[in-house]
Amino acid sequence: SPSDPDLVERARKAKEKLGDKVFVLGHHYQRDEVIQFADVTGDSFKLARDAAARPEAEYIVFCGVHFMAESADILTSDDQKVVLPDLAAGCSMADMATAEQVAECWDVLTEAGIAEQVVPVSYMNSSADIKAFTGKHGGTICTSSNAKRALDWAFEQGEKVLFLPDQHLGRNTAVRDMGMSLEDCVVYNPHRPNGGLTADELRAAKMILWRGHCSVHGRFSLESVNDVRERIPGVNVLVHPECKHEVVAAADYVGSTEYIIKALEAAPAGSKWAIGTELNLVRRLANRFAPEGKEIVFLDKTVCFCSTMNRIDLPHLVWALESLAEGNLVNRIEVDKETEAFAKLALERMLALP
Ligand code: CIZ
Ligand code: SF4
Repeated sequence: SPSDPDLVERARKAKEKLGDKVFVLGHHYQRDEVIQFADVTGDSFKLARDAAARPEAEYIVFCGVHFMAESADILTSDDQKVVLPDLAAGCSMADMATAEQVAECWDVLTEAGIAEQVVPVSYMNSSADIKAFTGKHGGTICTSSNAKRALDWAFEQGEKVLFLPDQHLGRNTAVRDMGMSLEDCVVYNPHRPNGGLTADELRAAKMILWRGHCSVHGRFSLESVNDVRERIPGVNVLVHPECKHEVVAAADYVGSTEYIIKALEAAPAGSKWAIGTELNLVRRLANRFAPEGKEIVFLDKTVCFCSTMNRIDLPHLVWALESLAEGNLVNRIEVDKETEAFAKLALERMLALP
């Protein structure tokens, strides 16, 4: 639906008043009405780095979800304030791994006698607490673009990896890119005693996958791939690695949001694509590339937005910008110093990956 012209005008005015003091980041999965005010767009990692490259901006307005705003706070200087326009914009995947659960898991690994061989690798889509746990235990962060490099590095440091919190990215990378088998992977369920695993199962595993997933990407099924191939002959199926293993195995191409955008930019006119990622991004790409004769459809038949991403809407953005323009710092996301130090260690290991 088109944005309310009144709100558009108010957002424009507030942003103009703030000038260089504000830098607005827009995640690829944000609504069009919000994206129109973004100074840059990108995935969570690119946005955190873009924020760090703007030290003159006192306020970083992060149009995305909570863990992304935390990462931006960790990577920017102390006098830059990161603002999340709606504090209820969380991430169901990040919420699937709490600090207490992960500490308990480490105790289970210790009791099984394997903790010393285990290197944690945590997806960017995790809370600052989980990133700090990762840094403290010698591990690294990864994104969906560098997960293979992160795992290669981790297996040089130790014999096993604890992969948090997205089981699908962990499994898909291990099996598709590293030549491991499904049997090399076990799933640790934080809601079961000992993760639902025996000490022998833990000792035999190479990849210990946390039982987390993305509620949006987890909805694509093998059936959606088969359906679209039937409906659109010659279609290229391109999915995000947060999708289930069977979906990734049936797809033609697999990659991060940045990969998806580059693949469509490079696609020839007349080519047809079914994309398995969040719907705001897919619709925007379909509109952008339609004039070039590229047919882009959403992989599933049902609508599939990320409900927490969508919480950031134009009214919330206007409220945040107007508050800042009036000198009221609202909805600041600030990671405490100790957590920040360990989380930064894990993020820096990622930045140093070959
Ligand atoms: O699924 C998400 O939330 C993604 C792809 C986040 C990101 O890394 O930008
Ligand atoms: Fe979290 Fe999935 Fe939404 Fe991304 S798309 S913010 S991983 S729930």
